[in-house]
Formats: sequence, C-alpha cells, structure tokens
Amino acid sequence: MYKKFIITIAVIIIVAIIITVIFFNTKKTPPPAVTDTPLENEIIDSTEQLESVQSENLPREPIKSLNQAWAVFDEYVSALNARDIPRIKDLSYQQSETCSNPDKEKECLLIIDNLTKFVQDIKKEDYINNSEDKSQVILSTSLRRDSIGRQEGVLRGYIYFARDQFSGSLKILAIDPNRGWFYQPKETDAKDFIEKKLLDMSKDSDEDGLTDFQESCLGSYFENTACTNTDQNKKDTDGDGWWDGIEFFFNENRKVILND
Ligand SMILES: [Ca+2]
Ligand SMILES: [Ca+2]
Ligand SMILES: [Ca+2]
Repeated sequence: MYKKFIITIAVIIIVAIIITVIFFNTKKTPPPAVTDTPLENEIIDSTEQLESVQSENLPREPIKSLNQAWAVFDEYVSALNARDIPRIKDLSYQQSETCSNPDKEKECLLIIDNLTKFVQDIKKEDYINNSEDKSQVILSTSLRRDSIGRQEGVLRGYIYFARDQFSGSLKILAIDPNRGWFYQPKETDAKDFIEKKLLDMSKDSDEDGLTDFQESCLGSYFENTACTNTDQNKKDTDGDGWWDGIEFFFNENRKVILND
C-alpha cells in the first residue's frame, strides 16, 4: 500500500474549493458539490523526466469549442481582476458561499483576489489535451514533472466547462491547474516501475476528467471516498449526457437538466 501524500494537494484542493462552492442556477445548470477534491498521490525517486510521461505530451486535434472556451476563461479572469461579482457569477457555475452573502462583501473580495492570483499563471498553450461535446468541454495540460521533498510526481492542469441549457454558452465549472499524483519510491523500485506507476496513477483512459484510479476506486483511491465507481472506459457512465468528470462536480441533491 502506498503512503498517502496530502499536504500540497490539500492546498490545491482548498483553492479549488474556493471556486467550487455551489452556484448552480437551480434548473438551468448542473450543480457542483465539490467538498472533497480527489487527487491521487503516491511517490517516486527519479528527478529525470520520464520518457513515457513525455510521450503523453503529444498535442491532439483542436476541438471546435476551443476558442469559445478560452474566451469565456479570459472574460472570467477579467471579471476577477475587476472584482465584478455579478459577471463572475454569469461566467461560472460556482462561487464561494461567502460571495452569496451581501453582508460578507469584504470576505468575498478577498476570495476573489486570491482566485485572481490562482488563475494568472494559466497559459493557453499548455492546454493541449482537450475534449468536448454539445454539453461540456474539458481542457487539460500535458503531464509535467514536479517534486516535493523526496516525493516526486506528475501534475496536470484541468479546466472544466459545462454548457448553459438555455443560452448555449459555456460556463466555467472548475479550475484545477495543478492536479498532482506523487509517489515515493522504495529503494528496490526500478526506474521502469516508477515510470509506469506515475503513468498509471495519472491515466485517464476515457478522457472524462477523472483518472482510471479514481473511477475504479483502485490505487490510492481505495481508501478514499472521493472515488466515483464509474466506468474508466466510458465518458458518461450513467448515460445522462454529462461526462463522469463533469458530473463529479454536481451536487447530488440537485436535478441536472441537460441541453436539448
Ligand atoms: Ca476517466
Ligand atoms: Ca468514465
Ligand atoms: Ca453522466
């Protein structure tokens, strides 16, 4: 069993949750419910770039909604910079509960300022692994190496969009620019084993925004309630039109209404 590694990921999770606390317009849009962001964490002992990780970094065919998605993102960033709370709400399904309370404007602005810093390093050119259909778009980066202390791993950025039922416009569902999988190797681990381990942990076979481990509840997710028990080879396990990685952000108590 691999030792869990959570501190750095917890920071990422907290920031992600800031932008993730529920603002799904009750009927139009899918409600998010992120209270326990999943991140696979294990360990590895090489500071070298892994060949197979690099092979994962090949760009794919551009998606039709790419420009539209980035336009929404850019406008969202502008709204953050302008501290334009109504516009932020228009562009995202999610906002802090604090920002829903008019009496907590100062606290809300602090959250917005932190979020502004959080998104400023996102570079479009890094998001080369993208997928879409009529209801959703997921932009993701290639894998990149990272290390924390003796632990090493890979990071991938994700931006999730869901399409508004009535307007047809994309809205931001979640931003997670530094999702990470870390592994601390044993002395006996061969380099190939470590390489395969990192790839296994970060692999998303059906490209629905959730890793195979998270979907199958294996690996580091075995003891983690954040696993989804969905089909790792099927984007939309329950056939409701929303991909598993999108639906992960929905509030289970809210009804989801799809685009026609
Ligand atoms: Ca998946
Ligand atoms: Ca799936
Ligand atoms: Ca679904």
